[in-house]
Amino acid sequence: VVLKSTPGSVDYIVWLVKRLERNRRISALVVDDSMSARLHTATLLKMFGYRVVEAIDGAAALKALESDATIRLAIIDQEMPGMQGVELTQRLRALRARDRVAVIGVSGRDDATLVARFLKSGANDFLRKPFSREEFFCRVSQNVDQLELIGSLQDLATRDFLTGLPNRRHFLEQAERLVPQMRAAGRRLAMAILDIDHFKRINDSWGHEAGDHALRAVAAALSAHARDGDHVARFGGEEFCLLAPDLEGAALLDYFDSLRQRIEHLVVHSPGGELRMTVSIGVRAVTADDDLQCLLAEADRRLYLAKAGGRNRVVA
Ligand code: GH3
Ligand code: MG
Ligand code: MG
Ligand code: MG
Ligand code: MG
Repeated sequence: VVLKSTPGSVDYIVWLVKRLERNRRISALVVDDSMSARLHTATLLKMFGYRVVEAIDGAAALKALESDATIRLAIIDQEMPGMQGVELTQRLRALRARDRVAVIGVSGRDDATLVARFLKSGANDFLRKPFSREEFFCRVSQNVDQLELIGSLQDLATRDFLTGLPNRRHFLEQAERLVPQMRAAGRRLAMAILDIDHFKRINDSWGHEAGDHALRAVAAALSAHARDGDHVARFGGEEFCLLAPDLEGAALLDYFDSLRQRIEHLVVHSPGGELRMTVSIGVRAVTADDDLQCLLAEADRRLYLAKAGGRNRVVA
């Protein structure tokens, strides 16, 4: 077991309990044609709390990966009938990138090139059989810790800290892909920019903390309003974005106006008391030659028209 502090100390027990709790959410795929080797590895993993999925060959492993999104770790034997470990690793990587699944290659063969071949095929690490329990846990823990670190960095890079919504960068990346994709498929796509009306007044009269509450309330309303396939984001300050496919005509107007009303009817329980607010919304539906920049610029121009027209309204 990887020791972070003295076994038996309170620190150590707290660490171990947290670790076992985390591991219960992680499935490890053990791929080996030898039943006894599978059993040995599976037993070690279960000792540390991991859920285990076993596969007797490459084909079974790929099938398990396709149906089970909880698999974060794959321990892959090299010598197997049908598909060898290195080839399986390559095919696994086509399904799951390095930020999704860690791969550890395993072999008892004394083959000088094998470790390099595993690593070049997309494995993160290698274990030579027979391995000690300590080495096994060190390698498994380090690889799982690294995945977790990547996940939290991805979260920090793509989420807005205050509201938990996707941030501007993440939204633009998704939109950059979605706009041409929808246009090629001949589907409609509407870009909306929402801006809270007179938000400066909310901050000035209720305080910044109340303003933050209001921002979180709008974010929650936006998430609740969004359908499957819609993308929402905090675009910056008190501005939000919503990218909504397959809406046109009266349905489009109705969709955004009901969002406007939803926010108009929100009562935000802030430290200073109950506050209300309204939003203005500019909407642009994609046309044949719109790229993302045009779409945003036109939604923004319409937002300006909504503000100039008296606020608390949708201009589409
Ligand atoms: P308009 O109706 O024209 O949009 O007026 P407005 O007051 O909403 O617009 P303005 O751009 O003048 O003010 C936006 C305010 O939003 C100013 C800024 O301090 C505030 N703001 C931006 N980000 C945050 C935040 O994270 N928390 C809080 N509390 N306020 C924020
Ligand atoms: Mg084998
Ligand atoms: Mg603004
Ligand atoms: Mg505003
Ligand atoms: Mg403004």
